[in-house]
Amino acid sequence: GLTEQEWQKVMDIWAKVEPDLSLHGQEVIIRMFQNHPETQERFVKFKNFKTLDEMKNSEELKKHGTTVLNALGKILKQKGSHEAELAPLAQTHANKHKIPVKYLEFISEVIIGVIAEKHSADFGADSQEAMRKALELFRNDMASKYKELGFQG
Ligand code: HKL
Repeated sequence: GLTEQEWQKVMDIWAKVEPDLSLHGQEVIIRMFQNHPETQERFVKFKNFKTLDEMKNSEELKKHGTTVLNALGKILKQKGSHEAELAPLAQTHANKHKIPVKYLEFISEVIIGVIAEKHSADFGADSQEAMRKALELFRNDMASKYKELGFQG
């Protein structure tokens, strides 16, 4: 788990992300698609986008990015006691979307990269480390749920 100080660092940086959640969300999804094109294939709505402009101009993509970060923020704010939030998410990502844990690792790194770029002054090495640990915890708990559900994510 994380220490109280580490959770505080996670909360502090998330407070900087939240006022512009949709911009961050859009950026995260686009960068995930660019760095890991196999992730784009998982979205019926987005898999036919070819150019960066198409991605940037899509209100649906922006909306999805916002929803994802909003869900993630709710989870982070539980500071590890996220069972109630995580269970339904694990269920859909295992059974319906069939998203491997590896892809959760991709998005975690992208999230850290986007925050680092937009908030360099407020996201130093120790804050980055705290966020990395929080996202690892999220992923590990998703992976345990996957296992319970019989999904070899
Ligand atoms: N999704 C998340 C979070 C994540 C930071 C990790 C998260 C939080 N998802 O059709 C849908 C697809 C979704 C959702 C609806 C779809 C395909 C999909 N998601 C793929 C992924 C990938 C693989 C590219 C990754 C890494 C990923 C990671 C939250 Fe994800 N996702 C949804 C959601 C919510 C906003 C919706 C599902 C709503 C739900 O299940 O409610 C119980």
